Amino acid sequence: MGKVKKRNVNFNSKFESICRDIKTVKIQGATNVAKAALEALKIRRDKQSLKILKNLRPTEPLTRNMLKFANAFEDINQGVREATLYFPWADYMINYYGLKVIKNNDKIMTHCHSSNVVKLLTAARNSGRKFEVYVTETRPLFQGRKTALDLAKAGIKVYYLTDLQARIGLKKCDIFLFGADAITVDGSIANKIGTELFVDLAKQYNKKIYCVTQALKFDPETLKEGHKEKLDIRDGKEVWDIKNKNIEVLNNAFEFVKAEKIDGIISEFGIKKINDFINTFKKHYKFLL
Ligand code: RUB
Repeated sequence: MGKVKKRNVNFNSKFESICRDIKTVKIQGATNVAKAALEALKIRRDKQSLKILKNLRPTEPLTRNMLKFANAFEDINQGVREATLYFPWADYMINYYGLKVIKNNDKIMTHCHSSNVVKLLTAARNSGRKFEVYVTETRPLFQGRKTALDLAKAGIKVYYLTDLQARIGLKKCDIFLFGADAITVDGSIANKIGTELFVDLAKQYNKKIYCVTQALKFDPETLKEGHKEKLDIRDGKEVWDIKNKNIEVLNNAFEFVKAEKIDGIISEFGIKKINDFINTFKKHYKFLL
C-alpha cells in the first residue's frame, strides 16, 4: 500500500477564506452565514477573530447569538457541535407550524433566497401539497435564481420574475413569505431590500404575509440598547461598475419591515405576533440576554 500523504492545511488561510466568502456573499443568507462563522470559530477563537466574525455582515444577529453560545464552552468543537444542533431542530419546528398556512393549490410569492422559506416550501411539497411559487430575481446578486432552482428541484412549479414584475406575482398570490436577517425590540424585521415594498403591496391586495425565521434572528442587544441594528450597505460596483464623478450608485442590501404590518412570524415558537414572539424569546433564550 502506498504512503498516505498528509495534506498541509493552512488554518489561517481557511479562516480567511471563510471570512472572504461571507463578506462577498458567496456564502449567502443568514443561516448559512451563521453556520460558516461557527466553522471559522473552530479554527480561530481569540478575541480579535471573534470580533471579525461578528462584524463580517452587520445585519446578522443569528451569527452573533450562535458565536456567543458556542464560545461559552471550554472545548470549542463541542460548543460548535451543540450550537449546530439548533438548526435542524428549528427547521423541524418551523416546518411543523408553517405547514399550517400552506394549502393545496395556493399561489405563494417569495423574495430573494431564504433557506427557511425554501425548506418550508419543500416540506409542504413533500407532504403532498401542490402549489405554485412566484420568485423575484433579486438584483443585483440574483439570489432569486438559487430559490427558483432549489424549488424546481423539489418538484415545485416556479414563476421567475424580474424585480419590477413583482406586482404581478403579488396580485396573483395567496401568501407572501419572506425570511429575516434581524428582528429588533421595536418590531423591525430586516430582510433583503425590496421586502418592505412587497409587504406594502401585498397588504394593499389583502394577501396573507408571514416572515419565516429561526427565533435566534432576534437581536437581544436591542433589548438593552434599543433598536440600533445596522443595515448592510454594499459596494455600488455590485450594481454597476461605472466611474463617473456625477453618478453615485446606491446599493442598500437590506431594509426594515414593521412586524405589525404582517400576519405573523413563523418560528420554532409557533406563529406569533411580534410582542408575543419577543416575550417568548426572553423566556426561552435567557442565556443570550
Ligand atoms: C439573504 C436574505 C435572506 C435572509 C434569510 O440576503 O435576505 O432572506 O438572510 O435567510 P443575502 P435564511 O443574500 O444578502 O445574504 O432564511 O437562509 O436564514
